[in-house]
Amino acid sequence: MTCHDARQGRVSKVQVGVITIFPEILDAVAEFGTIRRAIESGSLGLESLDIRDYASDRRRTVDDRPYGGGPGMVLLPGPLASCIDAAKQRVDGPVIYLTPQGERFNHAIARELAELSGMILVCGRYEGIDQRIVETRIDREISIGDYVVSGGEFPAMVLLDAVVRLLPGVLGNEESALQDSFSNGMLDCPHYTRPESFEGLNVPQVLLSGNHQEIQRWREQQAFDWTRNRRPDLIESSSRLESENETDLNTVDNHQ
Ligand code: 9D3
Repeated sequence: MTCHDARQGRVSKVQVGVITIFPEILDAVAEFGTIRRAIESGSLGLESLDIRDYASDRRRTVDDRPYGGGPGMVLLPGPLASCIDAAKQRVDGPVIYLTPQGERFNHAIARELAELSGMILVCGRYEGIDQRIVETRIDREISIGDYVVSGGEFPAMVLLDAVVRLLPGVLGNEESALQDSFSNGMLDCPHYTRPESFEGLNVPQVLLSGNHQEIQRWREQQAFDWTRNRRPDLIESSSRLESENETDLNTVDNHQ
């Protein structure tokens, strides 16, 4: 089954190959939630490749000590190269290496990747991969943020989840992705559900008023206040985006 994008009138399925020494991690996330639904509905093809399957020795060695000394191990170029080349036979798209040295992942990059027909995600472990693989086979390097995790597997899943949510038809409610924080450059507003009073704390009166215009205004104000207080950097970049868009519109107008 394929997935039809009503807005653009195209059929879209993104094919993702994940290269790792822990394919079981990937296989586990494929069983749950958004990623599982995306696979079941045919929006996502997910295949994990085990680097160890491409090792050439009997012990299936995938790493070795770094030239020049130092702590830790480096993924051998041979098995990794064969594994990436095998993935390229099946998946069309850029080879993305998850690494702390990469460009910082964000929603704009997720949107960009959601337009692709596919991608190959390379997960490092140990100290990293041999630089000659970066030079010969890696198209893009992405980090998920300035903190250290033990390998590229969780970062790859974070990236995948962010991308898959943007594929047409994956979220039940087509609006949800549009309403997410960061799509509009703002944080979310506070949420409440029953009961009206919990441990002496009441739901804001406006939400009980039934006045949808007032509710909308309140939510926007709360979102703005949260964003201004917690993430002023988002407001700065969204006003920059808006003025860029105005410039774009002016440019279009000038050409017509
Ligand atoms: C402690 C090892 N560090 C030596 C200075 C370097 C290092 C190597 C490998 C640190 C982390 C890792 C494993 N992390 C990733 O592969 C990774 C990652 C991350 O740690 N943070 C944010 N994004 C990413 S994407 C891949």
